[in-house]
Amino acid sequence: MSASESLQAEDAYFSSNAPPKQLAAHTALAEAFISQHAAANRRVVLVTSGGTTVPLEKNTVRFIDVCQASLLASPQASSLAVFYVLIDWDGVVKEIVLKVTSPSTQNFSAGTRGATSAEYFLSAGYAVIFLHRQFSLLPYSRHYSHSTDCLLDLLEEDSDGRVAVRPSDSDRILDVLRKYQSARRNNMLLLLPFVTIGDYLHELRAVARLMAPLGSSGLLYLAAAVSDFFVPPERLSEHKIQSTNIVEKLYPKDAPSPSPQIEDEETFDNFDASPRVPRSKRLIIDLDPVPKFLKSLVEGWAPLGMIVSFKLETDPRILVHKARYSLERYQHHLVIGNLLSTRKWEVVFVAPNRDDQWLRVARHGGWGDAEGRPLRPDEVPEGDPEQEIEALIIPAVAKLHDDHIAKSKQR
Ligand code: 9Z3
Repeated sequence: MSASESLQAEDAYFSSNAPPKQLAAHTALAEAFISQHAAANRRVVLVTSGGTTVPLEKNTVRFIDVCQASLLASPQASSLAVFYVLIDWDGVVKEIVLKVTSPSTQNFSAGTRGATSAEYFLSAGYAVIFLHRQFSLLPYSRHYSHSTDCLLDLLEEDSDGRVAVRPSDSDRILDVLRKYQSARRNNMLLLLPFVTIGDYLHELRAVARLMAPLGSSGLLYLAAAVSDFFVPPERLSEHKIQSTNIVEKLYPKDAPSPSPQIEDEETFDNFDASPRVPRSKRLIIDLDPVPKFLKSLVEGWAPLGMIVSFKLETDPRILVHKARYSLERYQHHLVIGNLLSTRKWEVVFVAPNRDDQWLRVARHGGWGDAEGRPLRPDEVPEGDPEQEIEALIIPAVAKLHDDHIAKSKQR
């Protein structure tokens, strides 16, 4: 696609997909945040985190999101397969509707990578705009949220009937609390939530454009798991997709008023994937590809900033190849490759004019190299199994950012 064609696709996408309601408010917050930190000569990073949803209706009850395969699939399949699941607004998984083997279509992410990275960026002195999926993990609170380390389990009632932290947990909570309060006190962390793929793209474009004046000291770190497919607005159903023909029965074209005859409503199971179910009775979802905007980040939205994107794969044999392809195609400064199954322990840095660099932290068992071969024992890192890989990723990214800034000063 030529540059002008991709510009046209971009314009068409943004003019036909409405921005999120909170875009103006978010833009104002981001603008104030960026100018405050630019005035203090501080580096600013935009961290994107968590997965985007794909709504199936304008009044959205159903949407597509993705769960991690291990929750749904057999152990043999878990390293390869990821499933789109259809989820009701109340979070009830209705049914698996598609099996996909292309990992870039998936959205299982809890936001661990983004939330953890944001903390390490803050420790490295960056001001952080955290563009995240609503209700996904947040920096600092991630340590005590969801099912891991529920905050209530760390509290107790003291002899005066007051709530206190259990002494055995006090030190580790204090450490997190101090960092959190310092970030808040100094206005170092701006939280901007999104839900759908459309929200995400509008917000990304707006914030990236606001960061353009920062020049090379702006950093975009794109860790969100972004859906590759969506339903364009002209094909979105206005109301909840029905699993019966009730609307046609009540409002046939030639009938002026609703018929009360709903007892004979024909019901059928829209989600039954059995081949015996006729096609006419299935819910068939037809998705368009999301236009590729990653190049626009470099060419149009934030042309001088450093852009780091993540590449996710499940097949170790193609990870590095795909990361390099992304690097060349989108002209980003660094692509960090990771595998679904080992993303918490190893990543590979793929950047122009340098060798691929693997970063690894200690873990138990199951190592593989880029070709899927087990590592030799001397290649398996030893050390603290609690160490987070972001403790290695962020200093390495910050170092490349130093080089990026230095290079742009020479120009
Ligand atoms: C990633 O690869 C992230 O590291 C993960 C983090 C989503 C794996 P978690 O939130 O997972 O810690 O559970 N993000 C990028 C995924 C993505 O959609 N990449 C696109 C692709 O691979 C390019 S932008 O094609």
